[in-house]
Amino acid sequence: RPFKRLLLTGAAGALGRVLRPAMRGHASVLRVSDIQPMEESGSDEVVVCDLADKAGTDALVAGCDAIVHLGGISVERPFEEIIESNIRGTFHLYEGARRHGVKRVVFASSNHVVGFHPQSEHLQTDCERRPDGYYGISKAFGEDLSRFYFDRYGIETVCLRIGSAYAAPKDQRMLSTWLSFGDLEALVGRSLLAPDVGHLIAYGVSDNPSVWWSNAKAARLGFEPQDTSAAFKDSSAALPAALPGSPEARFQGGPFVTRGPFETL
Ligand code: NAI
Ligand code: 15L
Repeated sequence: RPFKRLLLTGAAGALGRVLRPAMRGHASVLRVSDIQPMEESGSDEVVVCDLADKAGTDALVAGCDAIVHLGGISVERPFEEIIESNIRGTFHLYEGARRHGVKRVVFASSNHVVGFHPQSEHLQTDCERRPDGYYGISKAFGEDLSRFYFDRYGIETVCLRIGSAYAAPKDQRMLSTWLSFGDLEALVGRSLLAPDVGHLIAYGVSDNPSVWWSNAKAARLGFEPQDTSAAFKDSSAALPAALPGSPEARFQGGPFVTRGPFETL
């Protein structure tokens, strides 16, 4: 097995539950963690931990040599919540990684880092970032934080700007942004195993008929999507669509571009 102990954060979440079985093949021991309870399964180490707790996160990372980091708030929320789980949480994780000699991190970034680019644009991985909310800003922070931890400490990270990872596209926008679970699993696998990735950003998207993103500059990952949203062509006309001309229809982030503001005072 390539790694001694692999940590999967966000293991109780939708994608954590999808990825957990496949992650076992990459390490002698799989440690799964979340702020919520998780199922016990086989020899997996199960650790409930709030990533906003620095000492707890340090103990969580101890003994691990690789991390798949999915844990955090996965939708647009008030900034105060995002700060705790996504900004402090990701910082605590990287501090743990530095202190405990982690070699490779796969960071679940998001298409919402670039959500304010128009849908008419085709983006490379090194395009200008245009986050579409606090959530997207927190993912941009994670991309920069991981860049710093590579430049300063040599911890390799693959940042995956995941599109829409679901069993099937749920609306018209997701016909462009859809990432199948099979492609997600393969992409995370390549991100863990590809040699010498340094700090690398890639989009997580299947081979859909219309895609807004190119992984040409991330070719050394060796990821070739096998699925396509074209497989849903018979039912896709019935999927909900944003109002023509609305911000949701114009920008890549879709409904995220109009969420908030949140009054928290
Ligand atoms: P999810 O919301 O189902 O799972 C996230 C998990 O993180 C949850 O189980 C939650 O309890 C946990 N979590 C939240 N705050 C935490 C904290 N302070 N400490 C520890 N755990 C905490 O989200 P999903 O869909 O599974 O996404 C996984 C990751 O992938 C997230 O980072 C999300 O931002 C990212 N992503 C997902 C996409 C998708 O299409 N599902 C698209 C783009 C990015
Ligand atoms: C994300 O980043 C979210 O975590 C997920 O809930 C989806 O909405 C996805 O992006 C998307 O853009 O469809």
